[in-house]
Amino acid sequence: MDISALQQARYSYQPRFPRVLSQEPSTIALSQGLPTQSIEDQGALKALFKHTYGKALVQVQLRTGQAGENMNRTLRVGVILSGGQAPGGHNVIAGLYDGLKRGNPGSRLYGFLGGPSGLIENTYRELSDAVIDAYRNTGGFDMIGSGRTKVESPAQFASSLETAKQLRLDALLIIGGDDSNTNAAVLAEYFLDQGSPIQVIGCPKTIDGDLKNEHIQTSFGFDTAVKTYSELIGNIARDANSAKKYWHFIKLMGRSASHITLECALKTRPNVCFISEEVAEKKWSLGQIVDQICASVIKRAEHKEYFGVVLIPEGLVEFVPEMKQLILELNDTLARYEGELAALPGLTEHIAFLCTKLSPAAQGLLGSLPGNIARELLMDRDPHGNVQVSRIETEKLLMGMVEKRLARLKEQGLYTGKFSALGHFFGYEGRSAFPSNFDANYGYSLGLTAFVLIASGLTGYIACVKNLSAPPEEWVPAGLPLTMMMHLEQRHGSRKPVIKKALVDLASAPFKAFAAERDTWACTTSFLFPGGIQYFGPPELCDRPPRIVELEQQGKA
Ligand code: FBP
Repeated sequence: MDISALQQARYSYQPRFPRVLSQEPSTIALSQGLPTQSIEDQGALKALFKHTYGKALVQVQLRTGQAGENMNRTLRVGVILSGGQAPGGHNVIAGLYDGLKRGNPGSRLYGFLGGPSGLIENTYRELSDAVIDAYRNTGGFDMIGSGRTKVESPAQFASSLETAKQLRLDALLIIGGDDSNTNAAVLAEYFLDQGSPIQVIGCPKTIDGDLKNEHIQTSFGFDTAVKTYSELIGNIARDANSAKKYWHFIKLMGRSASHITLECALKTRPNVCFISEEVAEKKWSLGQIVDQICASVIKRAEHKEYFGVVLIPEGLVEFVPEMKQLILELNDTLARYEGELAALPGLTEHIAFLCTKLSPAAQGLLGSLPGNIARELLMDRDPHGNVQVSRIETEKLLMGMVEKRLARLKEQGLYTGKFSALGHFFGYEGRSAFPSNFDANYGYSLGLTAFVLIASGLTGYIACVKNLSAPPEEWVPAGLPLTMMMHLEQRHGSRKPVIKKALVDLASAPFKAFAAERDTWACTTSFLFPGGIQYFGPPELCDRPPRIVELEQQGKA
């Protein structure tokens, strides 16, 4: 098969990983920390997760003499890639594979095809040296594919267990985001409840960067995605600064939290950038958001700078209080009247029907939105009940609103400049890029850590690697009980146990660094041009972790 020169070169990249994981497996063990509890709804979650709730934090360390699990026993493990693609996923599998084979060359690894449905439907491929070697340090999830199926019905649980038993698995690794790791937590509990010893371990994947807490500093994939988007934003900023005729409205992926947008802003210094969490906190309306963009356009026009860059997080609309209320009402109404809606012919009829069920404020807002935005809000939810925000054209909504506002100001003689806008959406471009060195190292380290958690007999845990702003050899492999990250949330019309998404903390060092600079960026041209991801060369170009990770760690020091 023909491969690119970069792919060929990346095959020989040796991921770096925590020193303790380079030891012979029989010489390492887990130290037990304190018992944990869920972040919210402790009573309800304890009752739901009878076998797995409240376990202790663990950390990988050198064995100190005590007897423990036989780390060299033969293991049979299944692995699932779940949810959206994130660079570094193949390296998690490679790390797990290498860990298993080092522990015992007779161990076997099976990759379930197409995400969780591979487990439910018993479709898999055995992963051999040849398969793993063909995917080392590559992006994408094409080694085994991915999917968003939620293991939910009794029949799906039963067939998942059946598949795992048929393959005589000792353990299953689910590599995914918050919803997929919720799947892992629920399956771990279910297996124990059925008297099965098959272990389930999770791994923090998502470009969105919202699967994090005080122990998980970021998810793998985030670094590569933000570096890819920042290169593109920098290129556009330079083009804007050269042609001096367009305002570029750039929507950035990241379903809900604005970590991606914040990191890209720190890397590129746009003129205007919204952080959804601040919009919610300050209860900004769509009108107030438009005011802020117009203020920058008008200020820059005073210096004949009829160009600029606006960054918009993908999930923004869900954080504008009036839109959030509308979406909540729509979620419930769509779930409750699924049958009635299915019988109606088109969008106009759907909107008319829904308007009879919504509050007056929500009705008014739905009726006032451009047709394409209303249609996108009514589209099918994903299997986890989420609105598919990547399909809502927020950048176009805001461009249209700014255009209208400036036209009105012009009529009133309050604005005399020009305004011409272009919209972009950067999302899928960043999800399958060749992983940066950081993500290649981090993914591989997570895979090796998952092996240790499995070999140590744990279930209901997520693999975690800490101290990420230090060189990889000093990173600290650990495990957290999945229930620790859970709470109850309204999904498809009822309260379900799920892992809580970690939103941008407005008191954090990264947000403060952004807030301290943005007024200057709004008026001046202060763009930074980060350029493309560098894989070979000096460490300051190739190996830096995300700014958010660096700033948060500095903030704690
Ligand atoms: P995960 O949470 O599964 O990692 O997905 C991340 C994401 O890329 C979001 O940023 C985006 O909103 C969504 O997936 C898009 O979903 P899809 O791949 O189904 O279009």
